[in-house]
Amino acid sequence: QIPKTQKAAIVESNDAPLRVVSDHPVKQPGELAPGECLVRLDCSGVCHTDLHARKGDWPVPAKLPLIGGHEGVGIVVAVGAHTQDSPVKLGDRVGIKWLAYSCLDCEPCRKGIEQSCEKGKYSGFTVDGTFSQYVVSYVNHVTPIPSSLPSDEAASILCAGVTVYRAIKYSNTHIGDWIVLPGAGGGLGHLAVQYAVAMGLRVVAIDTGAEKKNLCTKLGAEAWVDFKETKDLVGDIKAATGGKGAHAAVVTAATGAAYAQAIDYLRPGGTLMVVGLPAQAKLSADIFFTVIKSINIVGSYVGNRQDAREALDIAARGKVKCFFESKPLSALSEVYEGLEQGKIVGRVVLNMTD
Ligand code: 8ID
Ligand code: ZN
Repeated sequence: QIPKTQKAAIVESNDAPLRVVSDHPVKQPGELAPGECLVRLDCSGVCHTDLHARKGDWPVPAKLPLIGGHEGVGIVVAVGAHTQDSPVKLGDRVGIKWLAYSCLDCEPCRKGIEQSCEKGKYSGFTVDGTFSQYVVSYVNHVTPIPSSLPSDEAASILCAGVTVYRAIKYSNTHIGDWIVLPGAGGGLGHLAVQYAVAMGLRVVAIDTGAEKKNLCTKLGAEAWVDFKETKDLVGDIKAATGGKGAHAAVVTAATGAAYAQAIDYLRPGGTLMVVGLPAQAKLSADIFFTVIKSINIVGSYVGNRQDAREALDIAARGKVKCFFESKPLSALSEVYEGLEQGKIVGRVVLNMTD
């Protein structure tokens, strides 16, 4: 019952238009290697990372031709022959995240940062991803989806959710602390507002426009700064936080400018979590004040398998809910334009079943 061909969105080169085809081959069960599984996708979120991959604007290029996408949810329909001790079986609903595969044996893997595996494979970047009806992934890395969570609500937890959940977890914050979230109205950011609130933190949201402001406020942000309108970003944040500045910032904007004043609006001992990945940008921090204020600057890269389960569990218990619009796969090009222009509020999730 597994078809020979499928719909898929293919990037042939970084400047050619995206091609949505209906005759892309489906890897058949007999062709799967041990450890691989075939997943029939229900849906896939669209992350700003997919736009970076499509444009080829990062220091490391994606494979070409490329099927992007790394927030997929679907059903396991085949497992490679001779797969030993598979943690998933036929019919299981699973998620495909950015980290498709890690060796589980190199030093980063052994230390729990499998995202930085020496042999890592990345969905929609170094291996084909989820902008297709079927995807090949790896039994040890697909993520079980809690039964109470619908697929379209789970999708963006697999990248956006996991990423901000882990970043907040390692932000050295405690209940009652202030956290600044530049990019708060976007895909990662609007989930960050909710994970932060669920962890008892007080949120200053930074983004632009009435729609994003309303979303952030509704989700529990106590203060809002419009980065396009403010005359004094640092002053506004200090005013919102009782004059002292914030305990942490998780930057999820895809622009270097969003990092510019973070050291100035953090209070002594504060932590800057570096998450947003603007093309070819450098982090510039005043060395004097970084030292004098004892600031921590921490890079945070998606999350490991455990982070993924924790982030999904919190969503399944209703503490965090992805705000998204559903679209067909054929709309992917317009979604990329929307992301480019900063027009997407929350996320877009592509429906793969129609
Ligand atoms: O593991 C990681 N570190 C990781 C995981 C997933 C995604 C990193 N990312 C990266 C993506 O590659 C991308 O560079 O995080 C960035 C954001 O991804 P996203 O949330 O999927 O993008 P979005 O939905 O476009 O949201 C970005 C928001 O930033 C705002 C925009 O208005 C938008 O709402 N923004 C911008 I552009 N400039 C801003 C500024 N100066 C800003 N917000 C505050 N201040
Ligand atoms: Zn992503």
